[in-house]
Amino acid sequence: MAPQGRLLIRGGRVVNDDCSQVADVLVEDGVVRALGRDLLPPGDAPRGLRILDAAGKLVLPGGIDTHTHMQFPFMGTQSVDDFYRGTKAALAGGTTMIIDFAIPQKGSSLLEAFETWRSWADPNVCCDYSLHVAVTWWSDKVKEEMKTLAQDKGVNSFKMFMAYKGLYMVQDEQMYAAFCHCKEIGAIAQVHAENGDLIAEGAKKMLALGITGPEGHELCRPEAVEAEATLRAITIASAVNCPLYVVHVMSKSAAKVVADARREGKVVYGEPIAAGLGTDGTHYWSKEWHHAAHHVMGPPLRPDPSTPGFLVNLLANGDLTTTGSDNCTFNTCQKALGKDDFTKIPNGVNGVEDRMSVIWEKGVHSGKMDENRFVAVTSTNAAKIFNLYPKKGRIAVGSDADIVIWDPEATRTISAKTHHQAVNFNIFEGMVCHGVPLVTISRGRVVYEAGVFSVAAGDGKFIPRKPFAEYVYKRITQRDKTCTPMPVQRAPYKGDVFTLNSREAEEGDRAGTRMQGHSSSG
Ligand code: DUC
Ligand code: ZN
Ligand code: ZN
Repeated sequence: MAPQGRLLIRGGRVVNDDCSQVADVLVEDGVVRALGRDLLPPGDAPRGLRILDAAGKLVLPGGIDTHTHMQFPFMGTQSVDDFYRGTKAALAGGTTMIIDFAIPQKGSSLLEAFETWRSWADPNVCCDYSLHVAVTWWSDKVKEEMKTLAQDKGVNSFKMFMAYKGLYMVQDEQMYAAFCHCKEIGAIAQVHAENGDLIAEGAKKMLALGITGPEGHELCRPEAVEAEATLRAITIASAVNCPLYVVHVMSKSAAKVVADARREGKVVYGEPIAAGLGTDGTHYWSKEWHHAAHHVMGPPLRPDPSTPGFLVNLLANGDLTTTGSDNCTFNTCQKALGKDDFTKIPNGVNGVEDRMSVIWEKGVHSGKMDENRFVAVTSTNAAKIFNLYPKKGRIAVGSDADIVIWDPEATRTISAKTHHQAVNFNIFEGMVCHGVPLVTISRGRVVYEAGVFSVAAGDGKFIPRKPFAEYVYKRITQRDKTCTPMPVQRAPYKGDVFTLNSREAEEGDRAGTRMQGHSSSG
C-alpha cells in the first residue's frame, strides 16, 4: 500500500469499548501515534499532514466482521462477492477487517485449503483479513495440520459444522476430538449449530408434502433444531474445558441456550449476524419467489418477528458478544438453481457492507445500547476473542489506525441500487439507518471518503493471529488447574467380592469398554 503521509483527525469524540473522549488522533506510518486534546497548535498545518475535521462526529475503531464467505464455492456455484468487491463494500460500511473461512472438502488437507483461500484473498483484498479454518473430517493428519496452522500460519479458530449432512457435517465424537485438540493448541472452537440429521429428514418430509418453495427451508429446520445443536456443542465443549464460539446465532431459543450457559459460567460466546438483527424469516412466505429465495441462509431467519429485537437485547446486555454478517451472496439466477426444490437454493445473504449501520440503527438509535457497547460488539470483542487486540479493535497509541469517522445523526437508505456489493439483491432494501460512515481509514490511509474509494486490490493484508488468546484462555487455564477432578483418598475395600464365571466376566469387560467409548463395534 502506498504511503499517504500523516493524518490528524481533529476534534471528534473518540469512542472505545470502555470510554469516550473528545480528542485529536494523530496517525503516522499506519498506526495511532498520539491521542489527546489540541495536538496541533493553532496556525498552518505542517507539510505532509492532512487534517480531517471530525467535530461533532464520532471516531470509532474500524469494524471487524467475524464471519464472511467471499467467493465461496458452495452448493454447485460460487458466492458473487469476491475478496475484492466484498472487502471494498466492507470499507464503505465502516468495516476495516473481515475474518473469512477456509473450508476443505471432507478428506482434503486443511493446510491446502488455507493456502487456496490465501491465494484468492491476498492479491484482491482491500481491507485487512484473517482466516478461520473448518474441520470437516477427522484424522491424525487433520490433527497435525491444525497444530501447524495454529503455530505457524496464524490461525487460532477452527469451525465445525453440525449441519450440511454428507458435505461438511461432523459427528459428536469427531467434534469431541477436535475440541480437545483446539484446547491443546490454544485455539477457540467454533460451531455452526444445527442438527444436520433432523434437517435432512425434515427436508424429505417437506418435499413429500409438496412444499418446494423457500418456506420449506425454514419449516424443515425450526428453532429447536438450532437450539438442540447449540446445547450439544456447549455440553461437549464444557466437558473438555474448551472455549466455544457459536457462529450465527439466529433464534431466540439458541440465544437463550448461549445466555444460560454463560450464566452457568461456561466459556462460550455467541455471534448474531446483521441479517438476524435486522430482518426476519417472514420473507420466506413472500409470494415473490426470488424475494423469498434471497433470504435463504443456514440457519434460517426466524418467522417470529420479535426475534431481531430479542437478539439485539441480548447483544446489548452481554449475553451475546460479537457480530458478523455471514456475507455469502448469490445472484437471483444462482438462487434459481433451487426454483423447484428449496434444498438446492444456495444458502447465503448479504451484510458485510450494512452490518455497522444496521446495528447502529437497531442497537444505538433505538436506545438499547450506547456508543461504547456498539464498539464492543462491532469490533473490540472480536479483536479480544481472536487475539488481535489492541492492534485492532481500539483507538490507542500504537494501535493500527483502522478508524471510521461516523455521523450518528445522518441517515441513509439501504438499497441494492446503491450498495457496493456485487450481488443484485439486498435483504435490508429500503431500511433507513441512522449512523453513516463518512470516512474510513485503513492502517492510516483514507480509503473511503464521501462515497469515493482510494483503494486497490491487494492493499489489505493477511493478519495472523497467535494461539492462546488471553481474553479466552485465562479462565480455561485456571479451570484446568483448579477444577480437575481428584480421586477420593480412602482405604481399600477388604470385604467379599462376587465371583463371575468367564462368560460373565467377558461380557462385563465388553460393556465397560463400550461405555467408555473405546469399542468400534456395535
Ligand atoms: N450458511 C450460509 O447461509 N451460507 C454459507 C454457509 C452457511 O453456513
Ligand atoms: Zn454456518
Ligand atoms: Zn457462515
